[in-house]
Amino acid sequence: MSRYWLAVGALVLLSGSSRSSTFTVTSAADVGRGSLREALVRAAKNPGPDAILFAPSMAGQLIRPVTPLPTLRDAGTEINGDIDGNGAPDVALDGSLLLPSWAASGLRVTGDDCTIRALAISRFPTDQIDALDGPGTKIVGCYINTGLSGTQASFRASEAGIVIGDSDQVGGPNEGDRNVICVGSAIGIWMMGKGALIAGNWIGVPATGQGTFAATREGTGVWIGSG
Ligand SMILES: [Ca+2]
Repeated sequence: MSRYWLAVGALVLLSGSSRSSTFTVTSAADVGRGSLREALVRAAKNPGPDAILFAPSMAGQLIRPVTPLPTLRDAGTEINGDIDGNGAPDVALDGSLLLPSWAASGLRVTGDDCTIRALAISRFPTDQIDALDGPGTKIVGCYINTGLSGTQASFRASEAGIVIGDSDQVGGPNEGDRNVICVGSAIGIWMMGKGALIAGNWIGVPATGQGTFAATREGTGVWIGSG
């Protein structure tokens, strides 16, 4: 092979590679500059394992979409709502402004190997996280159907807290991986795939680790659909 062809090969490799970027959410507004919606759109347009983080000013903030949020469809995207680094969510997604007719989930994942870390997600019309079509999704450190407190039940008559498919992971071996899930009236985790892992979560147990959620109706902690 000539030196010329080696150079062409190297150029092709360079142009085919992707650069990971960090998008920082600075606004709790549903749309516009610095919003989570904008960060999701920008991450989707930028191939590669991007990170979506939240500025310190976002601690304790509620993001309330009025239309469904964009799907995480770019492989390797990580959203991290732990601003102060203590492993607990500092930002909440609240779906209470979405009409039931949207049939929307809080976050929907279709890309491979995405991570949703330390977000509080509640009150969306259907599922809070739908990773059924996102193989290898990791969901860790999240509060589902509780809001930021991790102790107060906060849900609509939703389908499921979390829906997972092939090779997805909910929780894990480390304490920081633990999700706190209020089951509400439906299903905590709906598992419908092969090779998924559910470990170390508190399902029906508040973030204090004690007691149960008050005023919740009966539901199913983990429903294994298939796989
Ligand atoms: Ca935190």
